[in-house]
Parts: sequence; C-alpha cells; structure tokens
Amino acid sequence: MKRVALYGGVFDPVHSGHVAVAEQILTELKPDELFLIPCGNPPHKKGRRISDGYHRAQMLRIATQSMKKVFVSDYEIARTETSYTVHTLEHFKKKYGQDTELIWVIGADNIKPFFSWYQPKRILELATIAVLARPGFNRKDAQTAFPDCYIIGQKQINVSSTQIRENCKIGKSITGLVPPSVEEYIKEHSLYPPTITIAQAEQLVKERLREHRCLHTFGVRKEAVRLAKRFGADEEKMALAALLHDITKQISLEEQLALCKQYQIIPDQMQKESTALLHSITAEAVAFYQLGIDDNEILSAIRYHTTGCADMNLFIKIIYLADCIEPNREEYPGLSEIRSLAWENLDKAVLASMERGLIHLKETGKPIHPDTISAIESLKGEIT
Ligand code: DGI
Ligand code: FE
Ligand code: FE
Repeated sequence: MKRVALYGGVFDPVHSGHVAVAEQILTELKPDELFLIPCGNPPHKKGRRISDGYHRAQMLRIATQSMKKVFVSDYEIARTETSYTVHTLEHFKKKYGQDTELIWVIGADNIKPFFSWYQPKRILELATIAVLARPGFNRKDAQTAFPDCYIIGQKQINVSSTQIRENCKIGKSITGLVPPSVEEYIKEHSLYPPTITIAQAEQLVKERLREHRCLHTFGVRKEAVRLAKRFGADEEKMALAALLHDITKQISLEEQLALCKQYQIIPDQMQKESTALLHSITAEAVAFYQLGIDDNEILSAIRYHTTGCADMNLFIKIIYLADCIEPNREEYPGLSEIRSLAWENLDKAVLASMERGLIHLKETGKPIHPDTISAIESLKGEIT
C-alpha cells in the first residue's frame, strides 16, 4: 500500500527544527511521499499577521530542495476560506484514492486539542495519526487517544519560528536557526523587518506627507489616542495606526498599483480607479511589509479606515472616527454633533459619521464601496 505523510504548520518561517522533523518522518515512517503543508492566512484576526503564504511555501521549497520524496503543497494557502485539516485530507484522499494510506503528523501538544478540531472522527477515517514525541512525552497518552497511531521520536531542537522573527526584528543573527538558503531568502525579501517605533513613524509622516496632510495625521493621532483612553484600547498601538493610516495618500495611483503588484494584492475595480479607496490598502501593505508591523489590530485599522467593514473591532472604529473628527478637520455639517457623540457612544458616533459620508458620496456622485455598505449595516445591527 502506498503511504503519504502530511505535515502541516504555519512555517513562518520554516526552521532547522522543522527540517529535522521532516528527515525523521522520512527515516522512521518511510512514506513514499511527504507533503509539507503551510496553512492558509486567515486575514484580520486578532493577534499576529502571518506572512504571505507564497513566501512561506517558497522557504519550505528551498529548505527541502535536496530532500527526495518531499513536496510542498499549496492547497491550504490557495484557499481563501479557513482550511480545516479535514478539508485538506479530503483533498489528498481524492488525489490518491482509497489504496493510499494518508498519515497526518501532529505535535504531542495537539493530542488533546485534536478532539475539538473540526470533524475529528472524519479525520480519523481519512488518515492515520503520527505523533511527534517531545521531551516528557508519554506514549500512553498518544496510544489512548489514537490506538493505531505512529509515534515519531523527536530530537530536541530548541528553535522556534517566533524566536527567528524576534531576532530579525531586533537585527540579531538567525544563522544556524534556519537553513542558510532560507536565511538568504528572508534577507532578500526582507520578510521580518524591524518594527517601526512611534518616533520613527512621526519622522516618516513628515518625510512622506505634505504639510496639510501631516497636520491632519497628527490630529488623527491626538484624537485616536484620546478615544483609546476613553474606550480602553492600547494607546501606543492606536498612535501607530493613526500615524500610518494615510502614509501612502500622496503617491500616485500608478505607484499605488505597483505596490499592490509587488505585494500580490488584487484590488477590486473601484479601488483600482481611485486613490481615495486604494491608499488605505497600500498603507496597510507598507506597514506590514516595509515597517514590520504584524499586529492585526493596527493593520486592520489602517486597512479599513476609509470604508469601514462588517464587524469592526475597537481599533477600526476609533481610527475611522478620529479620521473624521480630528481637531484640524475642515468643518462639515454635523461635525460638532458627531464630536460630542464620540465621547458618549462610540458606535453611534461611527454610524453617524458613516451616514454623513454616505450623503457626501451621493452628492458627489461617487460609487459606494461594498465595504461601506457592510459597515453601516453591521453597525446598525450592533446598535439595536
Ligand atoms: O484619507 P482622508 O482624506 O483622511 O480620509 P479617508 O481615508 O476617509 O478618505 C476619504 C475619501 O474616500 C473621500 O474622498 C471619500 C472616499 N470614500 C470613502 N468611502 C467611499 C469613498 N469613495 C467611494 N467611491 N466609495 C466609498 O464607499
Ligand atoms: Fe485616508
Ligand atoms: Fe486620514
């Protein structure tokens, strides 16, 4: 019977420990093929933004290029929706048919969580589990959970992707922690740039934005931090989001489209035609790829500061609102009402401000972006 082993992970980035595990899977399980499967990239979740799937897969290819029988699967990174293990296994089952044994490799720390994964029973119908032993690992735990499982004796390698990213962020060497070719790739694509400080962000604003826009940006920062205090959000994170929200506002549409191309972002038709919509998308990309910001709350606040979106978090709401009511904003009908409402009821203020924006768009004959519509509908649902 043909045997195919599948080893999934975030691989941001792949490191020497992963490579050692892959070697061990080959020597201990002797599968006909081993697939390394980087997971998809669920956008705008809380926590850290994962690097682009394309780069994570490329690093895996480079790290394992000399290993026979090892392949990298793009299946999960190519899916836009969350990819559950069960979907991946169905995919491989279809590809190889009933006569192939699929082996799903998990870490020992995943034995308990496994049973709260999506459709664990189906997973066990589709695949045999292989558990990576860790120091302090108890064989019985694995065998009780999965009676027919394989156990792979893992060597202890003290390296983690987190450590690698953190080293990169402070300019510390990662030599020896990743294969040399991966180190080269990380440098070449500056995958983990150092995170910009607030002082550096202020400087960047002054360099990239003309005086009027600078004043606006510093006004947004002031207002956003005030609202962060009022509603209990992290003030430093809010300040960074505010400082960077319009960082690409004064580059041409052509340059903005070039940034999209560079970072493999596909804008929709409306965004392609207007810097008013595109600048928030390119600002997010610059923050992530060039300025080393990987915090999803900051990134999503930048990304949605122009239109809003469904189910906005506190950061998105505050940056959206601060953008509209900052002290240097030119007067518009309803501004003072929205300003006083902001202190009392954030949601109502954001909604009022969005509805005011909608009137303006209708008056000027601009098309309404679907995110603007979802934002308003979603917020109305939250308020009532
Ligand atoms: O960048 P700012 O000027 O500080 O403010 P912003 O990022 O909120 O951009 C405001 C511009 O975006 C304004 O010209 C209107 C435009 N805009 C906002 N929502 C939509 C929109 N344009 C279109 N076509 N559709 C929208 O839904
Ligand atoms: Fe803007
Ligand atoms: Fe702005």
